[in-house]
Amino acid sequence: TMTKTKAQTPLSEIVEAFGELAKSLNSRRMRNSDKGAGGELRLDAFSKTCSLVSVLFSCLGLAFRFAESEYVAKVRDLVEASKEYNTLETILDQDVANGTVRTPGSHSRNLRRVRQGLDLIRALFEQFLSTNDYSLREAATTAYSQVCAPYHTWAVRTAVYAGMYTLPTRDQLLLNLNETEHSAKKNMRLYIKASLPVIEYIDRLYISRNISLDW
Ligand code: 1PZ
Repeated sequence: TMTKTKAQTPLSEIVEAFGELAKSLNSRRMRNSDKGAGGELRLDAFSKTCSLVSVLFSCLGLAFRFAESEYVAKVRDLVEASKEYNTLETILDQDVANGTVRTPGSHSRNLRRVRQGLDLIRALFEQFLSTNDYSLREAATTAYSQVCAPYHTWAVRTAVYAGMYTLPTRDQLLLNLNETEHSAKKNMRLYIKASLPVIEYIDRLYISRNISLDW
């Protein structure tokens, strides 16, 4: 346990970082169980972990450069915010006080967008795991339709569905990720397991402040 000897892939690094986040959430939640909604997530650890995800975009091809710059800009805003705010809760409380939760560019809005990105990846991995003869395009289309499409404008949705035709094949994606079918599936299961409590925690932050999640 002293040294890490396992070869790291982009996916295994992401999985490890989300595992740490989920773990910190659990231990803090137990210590603060008297606070009800409880628990806290440090904004610096969260935003750094979210930055790791951007390596996945280079595996998807050029058409997703737009999604990459959108996602990276939102994460960068949270990284900057972490110099001023310690936890995810504090950025929400600040925006609630200012009436800027849904204002374009606000930290709370960017947090909501980043959370949708994390959930999109989770849904994509679930689709990827659900059957072997599913193309990446079909898996990504189903995941996007479930998680993000309801909140995107018609123009964005149309661009995304067109971009889906440029996605690599399933086998090419595995090569790009430097994973085998077996190692990829293992890491995808671990990502789903680690990201879900983080995603649900973020949702509770909004819900407990009476902020709806239909945007
Ligand atoms: C491996 C994953 C394959 C999935 C492929 C599907 C990619 C879907 C790409 C989604 C593109 C979204 C583009 C633009 C969205 C914008 O409308 C909003 C604007 O937010 P506002 O400024 O109004 O608050 N931006 C976002 O929602 C930012 C985050 C979108 C990117 C999430 C993708 C994460 C997927 C990572 C996959 C490597």
